[in-house]
Amino acid sequence: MVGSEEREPAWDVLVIGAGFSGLYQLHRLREEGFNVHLFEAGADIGGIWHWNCYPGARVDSHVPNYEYSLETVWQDWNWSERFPDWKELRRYFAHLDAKLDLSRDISFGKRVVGAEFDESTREWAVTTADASIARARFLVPCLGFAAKAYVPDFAGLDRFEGPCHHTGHWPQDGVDLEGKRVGVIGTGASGVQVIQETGPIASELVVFQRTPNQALAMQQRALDAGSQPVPNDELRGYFRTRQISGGGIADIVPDRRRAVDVDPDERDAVFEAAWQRGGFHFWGGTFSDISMDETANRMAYAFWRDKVRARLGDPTLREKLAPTEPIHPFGTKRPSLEQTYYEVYNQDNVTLVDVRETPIEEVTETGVVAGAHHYQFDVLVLATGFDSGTGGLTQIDIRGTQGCTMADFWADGVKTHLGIAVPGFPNLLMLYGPQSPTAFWNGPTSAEVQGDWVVDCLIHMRDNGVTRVEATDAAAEAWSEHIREIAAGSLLPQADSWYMGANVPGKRRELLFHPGVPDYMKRCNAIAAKGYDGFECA
Ligand code: N01
Repeated sequence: MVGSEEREPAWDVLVIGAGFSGLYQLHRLREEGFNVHLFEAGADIGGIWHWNCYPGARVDSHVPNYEYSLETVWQDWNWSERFPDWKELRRYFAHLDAKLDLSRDISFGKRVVGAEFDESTREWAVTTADASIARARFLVPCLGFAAKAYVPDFAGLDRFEGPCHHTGHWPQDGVDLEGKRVGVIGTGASGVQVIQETGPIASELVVFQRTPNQALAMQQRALDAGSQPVPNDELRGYFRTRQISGGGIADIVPDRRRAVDVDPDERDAVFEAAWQRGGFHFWGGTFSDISMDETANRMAYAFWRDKVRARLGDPTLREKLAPTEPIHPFGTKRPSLEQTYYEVYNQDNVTLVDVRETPIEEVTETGVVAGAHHYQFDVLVLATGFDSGTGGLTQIDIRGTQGCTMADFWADGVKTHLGIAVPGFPNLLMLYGPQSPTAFWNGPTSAEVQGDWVVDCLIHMRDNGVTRVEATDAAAEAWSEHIREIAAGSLLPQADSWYMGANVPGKRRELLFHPGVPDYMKRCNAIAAKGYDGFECA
């Protein structure tokens, strides 16, 4: 271990974060002969799946998409559900560790709090919460997009006397919700899962909803060794397809026709087939104009709305959960996957509070006041999301060549080259960051595809004796302009979403992710082919 007292040789590469991206970097770079190490804040590998253990937490990408394509890992691994829960994902990471022997090069409990580029040595000096300093030539943050929880500034929140937890910081030994009066604030992916799980066991459940989730049918299925969705002898081909697919999921392929050109029966048949396939098929696997064209988008919305309304008994609930008119275009906020989410609202013990009508006024010792009603709770769940995309990076005191932090540098808007490098921050290459596809890309696919690009870049630098690489300001300006153009041509800006940075008060409103994976990778590969165009190498 590198301590503040001793000056040990710097690592070639220091990776931050032991989720899918970080572990892949560690594995590949080690294979390529780099002297690489990984710092992880948590006590184990898994990234978000190390932290996520709130009731109902499970992944929204169907297997076998949500795993590495490494044969040594998949050859003797079977999933027990089409959409595995957090416990199974932890077992998967343990399997990964056993296969790839990752932990030996990881320091756990190492929360990176600062990093400063030393121009004289061309190294990063990285400070961790235990006040030790480590040095590395290259720094590769793999923080995920949800490393910083967002907790709204509710008056009196700290007064609440019962257990009160954000979903991203759920206690690892759990919280007993059985027979309890539970309040849940937020109906994003995390909220939907908690609500669905808690409704049947709580004595009372009150949901504070600001925006209805356009939740899609998961179509969960139990699996065993004989019923894996893709047999092992087809997995190689499946993973090859996954690498070049839109959202990094091999079998979600949009219909090339425009919804508006198809006759209504045929259109409904396409929608229904996608609905029955479940998961994100209805989001990404119907017509290609849904994300661009308002009329097409309304057709998808109407199909979704009517499906949901058919499951709700009370007309008021129907209008609250699946409004006649969409609050934002379909799919411009991340739809969640659900199994019994809507049925839960038909239960007598479940109440929906629309905070657009009756805002949360304050949190008290025993509950929440909204619309002059005092709701009493034993447990309060904050499913209020994350400072997504940028928060994980800007909460670290990362200082580049101009002495300013990344947070300062992005004060007037995020500026990166390919969502991988930032001018003024040499030798820093980030994975799953802002201005790359990230939120629109299946995590493990991105970890490998974007990850291989970064590994190739580092090999290129090593082979050419480059000890300092920095994105140019012009390249980053052009990339940011490219992201702005994409936003302008899509429906995404119409939603107050975390894709747009619009979920955190005061955060700049801008598209934080590149929504077109194939185009993104084409551009990344073209830049590499031109000898890393837009990067200054020394
Ligand atoms: O967070 P969110 P999340 N008063 O930001 C509400 C991934 N993920 O943790 O929509 C009242 O989506 C807010 O309301 P509104 C996945 O990519 C994946 O659920 O802003 N309410 C919203 O309803 C996901 O998309 C998985 O109007 C307030 C909720 O809180 C992403 O992480 C599981 C409020 C926040 O929803 C984030 O999901 C979990 C306020 N002041 C997460 N402030 C799986 O793969 C916020 N809200 C399954």
